[in-house]
Amino acid sequence: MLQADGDIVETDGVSPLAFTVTDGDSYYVVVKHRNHLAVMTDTTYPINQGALIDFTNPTTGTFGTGSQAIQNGIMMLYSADANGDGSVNAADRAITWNDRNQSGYLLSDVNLSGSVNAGDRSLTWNGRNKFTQVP
Ligand SMILES: [Ca+2]
Ligand SMILES: [Ca+2]
Repeated sequence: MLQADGDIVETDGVSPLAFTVTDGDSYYVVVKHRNHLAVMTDTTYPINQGALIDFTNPTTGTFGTGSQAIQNGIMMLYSADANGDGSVNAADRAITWNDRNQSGYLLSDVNLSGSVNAGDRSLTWNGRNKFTQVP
């Protein structure tokens, strides 16, 4: 579960994320979100106890070019993928328009405010032509 502060934890909201891995192996790490564009490390990392991969750090290499947004020097996932298909385009904008004035846990709530309104629609427009580069 991706928390508002960027931490990723187990679905209980507090436990550190645990993986079953083969000791000594290294892995690419991918972060996917229901209505944001996924990002992946550009190299493998050994996954051991206490491993930390900080995708907010601009020096953490990610696969592809321009795969993350940056704000005030902090890297973040691009939002606005209202249909979760890995790209932001007119279809996402149409979904946010059709869901306007609704509240709840909706894919079209691309700014995660709890409701769908002009702010979500603007994000889909401003994010148009972006797509995930995760293979
Ligand atoms: Ca989309
Ligand atoms: Ca919203």
